[in-house]
Amino acid sequence: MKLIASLTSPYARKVRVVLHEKRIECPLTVDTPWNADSQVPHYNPLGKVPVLVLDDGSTLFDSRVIVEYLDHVSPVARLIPAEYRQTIQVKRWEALADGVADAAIAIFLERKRPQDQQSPEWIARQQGKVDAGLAALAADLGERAWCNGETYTLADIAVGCCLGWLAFRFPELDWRARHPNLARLMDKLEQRPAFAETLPQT
Ligand SMILES: N[C@@H](CCC(=O)N[C@@H](CS)C(=O)NCC(=O)O)C(=O)O
Repeated sequence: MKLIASLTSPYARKVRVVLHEKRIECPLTVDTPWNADSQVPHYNPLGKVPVLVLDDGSTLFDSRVIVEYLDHVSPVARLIPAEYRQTIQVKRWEALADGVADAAIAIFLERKRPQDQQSPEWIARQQGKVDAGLAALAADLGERAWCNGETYTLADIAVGCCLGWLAFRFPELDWRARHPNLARLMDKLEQRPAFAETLPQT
């Protein structure tokens, strides 16, 4: 098994954190899909990371499919609760956190285009999703210790990878000041080796 990932992707980081938490040894092949010589399209027709290549050569994508697979194949440190309603709640957290990342990445990519081709309306639309998504994450977390239930789950990992990417690419957003409870959660997550050892880097 090997993981193909970039070192900046919040989705790839989610998979890397899950591998670390579950103590699954998996070599990492760093590949940036935006580079002309990227091999990612040979593994994923969508040309996106992360991709998990299994021992028989078959591939899994996207990150949500990969983390569900990893949690299923190893019983160590279960990250998705077995009870169905709890499973769905954790996946809802993951969808919301990934959705905030999707919108923020859309802004990041738009701003890379030549200035006269950028759409302020498009950026504002995506910014609205980031702001509303963060507010919903903060409201759902409230004063509880973890996103779902009483324990650390994939929900916390997804939120942490989203927030970590925002801190990395959009420091001016200052979600910490707006949502102190998300900052408190992030501080706790950053102390875990799985997060400390997968910080986004260029
Ligand atoms: N929903 C996908 C999103 C993956 C994704 O968008 N990855 C980005 C890197 S952060 C990518 O590879 N982009 C390349 C492209 O869109 O061509 C997942 O969760 O894996």
